[in-house]
Amino acid sequence: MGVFETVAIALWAMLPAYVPNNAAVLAGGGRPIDGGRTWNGRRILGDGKTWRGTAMGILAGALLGVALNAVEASASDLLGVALPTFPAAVLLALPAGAMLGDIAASFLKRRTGRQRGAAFPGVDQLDFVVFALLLAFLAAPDWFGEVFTLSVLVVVVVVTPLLHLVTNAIAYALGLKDEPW
Ligand code: CTP
Ligand code: K
Ligand code: MG
Repeated sequence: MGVFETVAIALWAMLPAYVPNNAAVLAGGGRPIDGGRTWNGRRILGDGKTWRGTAMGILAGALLGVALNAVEASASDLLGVALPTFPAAVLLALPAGAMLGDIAASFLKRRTGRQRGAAFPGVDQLDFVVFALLLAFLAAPDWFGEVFTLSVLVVVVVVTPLLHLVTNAIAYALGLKDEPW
């Protein structure tokens, strides 16, 4: 598989996992998931993880996946690449995994004494990738094996942190996000 094909498949297949974090930033607010509760004197998750942000993030990712399925044939023609379509279980697993990874990272941040919004280099950029891939694998192992070959996985792990840094810097510059990470 050529580099262009590998990158195209990696980005396409991860789009439903990329959008939830950004949608959550736009839609966030309201009741925090942890209800304000603490554990050992620290918030379980913090005010940055809300029910509304999480639900809207998952919805946005799933709807994007539905849209990608609808245009897959034209996009594949256009790029000259056989792009994958998303099975129903994966339409949910990718965005739900992304949100779960982000929540797990906040749990880890609070346990390590980091306040809401504090940077956690490495974890911030890859938390959602690891959980999105894990849930997609559990939801559809055969599909996962066909789409996420080793080279596609390498591209995902290398390119995702870069994309994450760029989109968050843009969201920060636009005043949508409190920190640039
Ligand atoms: N957000 C949300 N629900 C989520 C994830 C994000 O409502 N599940 C919203 C919140 O308004 C949050 C913003 O998106 O403040 C930015 O997300 P993120 O950077 O993940 O949260 P932080 O506020 O930085 O908190 P943390 O330190 O826990 O990551
Ligand atoms: K985060
Ligand atoms: Mg943050």
